[in-house]
Amino acid sequence: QTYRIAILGATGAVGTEILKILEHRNFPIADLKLLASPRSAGQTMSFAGEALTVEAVSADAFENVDIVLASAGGSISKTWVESITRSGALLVDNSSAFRMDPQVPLVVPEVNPDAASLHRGTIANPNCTTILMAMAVWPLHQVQPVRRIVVSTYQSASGAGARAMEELKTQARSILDGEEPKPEILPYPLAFNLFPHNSPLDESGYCEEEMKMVNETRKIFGAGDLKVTATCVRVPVLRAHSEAINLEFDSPFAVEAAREILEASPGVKLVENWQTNYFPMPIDATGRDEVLVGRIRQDLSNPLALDLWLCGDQIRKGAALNAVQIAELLVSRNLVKPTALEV
Ligand code: 2RA
Repeated sequence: QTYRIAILGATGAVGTEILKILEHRNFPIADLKLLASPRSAGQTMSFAGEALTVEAVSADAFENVDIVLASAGGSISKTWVESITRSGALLVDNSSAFRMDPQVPLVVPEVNPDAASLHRGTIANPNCTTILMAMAVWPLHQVQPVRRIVVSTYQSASGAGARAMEELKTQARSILDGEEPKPEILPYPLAFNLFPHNSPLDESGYCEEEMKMVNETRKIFGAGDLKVTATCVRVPVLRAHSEAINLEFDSPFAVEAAREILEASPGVKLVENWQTNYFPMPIDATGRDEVLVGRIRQDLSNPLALDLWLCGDQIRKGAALNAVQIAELLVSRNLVKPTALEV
């Protein structure tokens, strides 16, 4: 069986990657529609040797579509969700618009694939930092429940979009030329600098990005009382996010056991050379599907805790790849049409 696919936000950093991944993974496509804002309509993009023209999104653009892979931001997803649902298409949404809606499954296929079967027409793709963390923590949590997660992120420019990636390059050139960098997309200069994630702060002092890591991880793990605290930081890296994670368990977790578990986990690659101090780096994670994990070590300050470090391509596993994997999961389980009962 083949499926009629639409990519909403086709010309963005994630949309462009979705297109490549669909081709690379040979997704069973009957028809492919590229949708974007009127500003991008008319551009051509290549898919499997064919030039496809980007169309302006409209209410009837979703007719005769089976799966919409959306990555155009929350307000765009909210604007079109009704038209998508009305047309009978399934929405796999990369934005944060529906992630915490109890009726919308939030899925990382390696972690909670069964949640996908409860969809009512929309499935949400988690935030990039959450997906990457879940990939490393879930396999350990399966063996011994994690009690508390302390995470610090080192987030690349790609998380703020393709234009932020360009801005980082331009800023680096300006600074090397002795000029003042002029941030337009990013709030502050990023080249040769870093800054705490600039998403809105709540009254507790956490920013939205940090609270996404808290709330989304709890939802994906089905562990409402899991303790998570996060500090999210934007760093001058182009497109792979890194995370330093401290995990506290109910009882001690042997480092060697954790290493063996992660080595055998799908979608994870252990990268550790203690002789050469070679561990995951964003440049090695860039363009790769696996989340690179390493520096797994006993927390010297807490016998119940381990420390680890990871890097993952924010655009691939952190967004586009996870969305395509959700679509593949639905296809393989024959779940493209909703089966969840009304409650
Ligand atoms: C970031 N939240 O700021 C974005 C990516 N989803 O990196």
